[in-house]
Amino acid sequence: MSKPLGNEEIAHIFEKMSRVLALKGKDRFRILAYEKAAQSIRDLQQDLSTIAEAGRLEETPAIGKDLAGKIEEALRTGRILQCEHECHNISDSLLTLFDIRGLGPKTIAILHSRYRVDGVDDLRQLLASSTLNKKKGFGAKKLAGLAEAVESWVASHQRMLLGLALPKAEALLEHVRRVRLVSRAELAGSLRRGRETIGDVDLLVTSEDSARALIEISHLPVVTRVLAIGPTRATLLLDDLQVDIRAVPAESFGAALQYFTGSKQHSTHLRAIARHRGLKVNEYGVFRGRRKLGGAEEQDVYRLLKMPWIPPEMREDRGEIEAAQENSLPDLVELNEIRGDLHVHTTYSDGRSSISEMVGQGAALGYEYIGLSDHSPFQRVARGLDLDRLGKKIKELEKVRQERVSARPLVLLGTEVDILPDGSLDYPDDVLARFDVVVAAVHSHFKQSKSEMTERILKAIENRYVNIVAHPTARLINQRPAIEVDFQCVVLAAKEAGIALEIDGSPWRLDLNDTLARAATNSGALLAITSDAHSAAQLSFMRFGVIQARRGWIPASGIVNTWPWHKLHEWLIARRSQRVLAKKAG
Ligand code: DGT
Ligand code: CA
Ligand code: CA
Repeated sequence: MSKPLGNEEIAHIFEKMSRVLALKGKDRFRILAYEKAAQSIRDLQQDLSTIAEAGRLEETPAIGKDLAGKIEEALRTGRILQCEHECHNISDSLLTLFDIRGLGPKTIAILHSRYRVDGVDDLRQLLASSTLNKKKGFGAKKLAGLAEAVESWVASHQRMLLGLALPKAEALLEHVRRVRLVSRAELAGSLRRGRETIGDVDLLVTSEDSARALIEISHLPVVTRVLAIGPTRATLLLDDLQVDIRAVPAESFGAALQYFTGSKQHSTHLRAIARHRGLKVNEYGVFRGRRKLGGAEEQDVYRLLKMPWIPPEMREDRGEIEAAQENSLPDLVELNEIRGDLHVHTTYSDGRSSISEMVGQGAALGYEYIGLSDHSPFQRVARGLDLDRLGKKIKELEKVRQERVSARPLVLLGTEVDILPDGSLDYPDDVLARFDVVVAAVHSHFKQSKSEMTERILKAIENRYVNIVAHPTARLINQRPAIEVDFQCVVLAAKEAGIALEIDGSPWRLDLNDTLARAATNSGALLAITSDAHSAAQLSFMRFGVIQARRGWIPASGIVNTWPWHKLHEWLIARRSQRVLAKKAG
């Protein structure tokens, strides 16, 4: 038997039906009936299967005899044949055109049949060509409006960087929690899981009067537009950030938080385990038959499935459920375990804050040490330091060290030295020897062949002064792909040399990402999480690096900047002194 469908899936089919019927120019009442049914199902506070079991489907608003029959079919067989038949040959991508402002079924039907438009991308291309100019029904004004609506749809559908979305979402959360009618509110979705980019923000609230609470939330000054609002759901925009808010009953809050945190794959796996145990898990709770066993707290869900609570960052169905069942979840690193930052910039290169501002902010964060690692000369645009300016920086750094009353953080002289195309470093060894911490990075010639690039990085790792390889894949999210490199080779070389690979916390980089960081740790390589801050405020990027590390299942022990200074110091000088010892012995 196929899997029975859930509320959202059934609502989606009905919504699709209404759009398909509209495209086909069918009877308005039928179109409306499906549209209203979809909305009504999305507003339900109970599973359709539970309602059906109680024989109360037809009591649901907007659900008559015919639709109740279709819902039963969906629950029984996992499909609705008549709808499948009606929607045959019509793609979901075509139907997304309904979401574009000012575009109705008649125009969409024409675009589809005459111009073979099958989605937003096609429409964008068509508008960019002059094909539609002067065509009947497409006046200049209409075309201009359409182009604008398409662009704004595209802008709002590009995935947003976690580092930009999270602070905005948290600010909203604080405002929402201050709304008197709201008794509880939490962020969910990919944002709570800490994915590097997010589609939209999911926010859950509980209130004794959901409809009014949602209206009050929609009036908050941070909200720039209300896209939809109903008794239990609202979709809002904070500038270009879309927020999906759902109001859920207090007794289901935990189950809903689990469900809407996802990922879908994680939850699907959990549900299969529940079925094995004769239980049912959905967004309303955990049930045995009709009896509800729990669901007010997220812990209930995991506890009733006989496993410990799983941190949201791990919920991607990458083995975390098996690990939880074996009670072998790793002890993930936490932000407060970070003792310092080893990769930050100052005004000496392309940073915007002075040495003392960076150090001051490091002190405010309670850091034990901070490595000021400005660029090397090859980075001309970033004002990389030649020997003359390096000398000046060292002087100022000495002065700051002396003037500071507090011993913390210890101020380390660092560099982010370029790995040149041939794998040599942008400072000679005698200069590198002057730094307390050396971070090496690829910033140019990204398109070298895989073997050249691998050689290049391996050669840099061989240099005894290098402590950390920064942003090892050099990707920029949404902008530049990762370099081609034999990653496993790099990891093993790093492990052999005892140096660390970086998790760069800058929202544009997050490099290593979660899966690569996990692979590196599994192979026994050390990691360093850094902010790559270019201003004092950006020292807070450390947080996003920590989130990536958590998504990579990484405990504090494998991250060098969770170590106390004496241990870090030993590690920093280990390779150099080995060399010196070897020389002496020789
Ligand atoms: P995003 O927004 O694309 O970055 O990713 P998510 O994970 O936030 O996905 P979203 O916003 O579409 O839905 C929020 C959560 O709701 C998702 O993580 C899991 C849950 N969810 C949504 N649709 C389904 C579904 O069809 N089945 C299950 N089991 N869960 C779903
Ligand atoms: Ca989301
Ligand atoms: Ca969503």
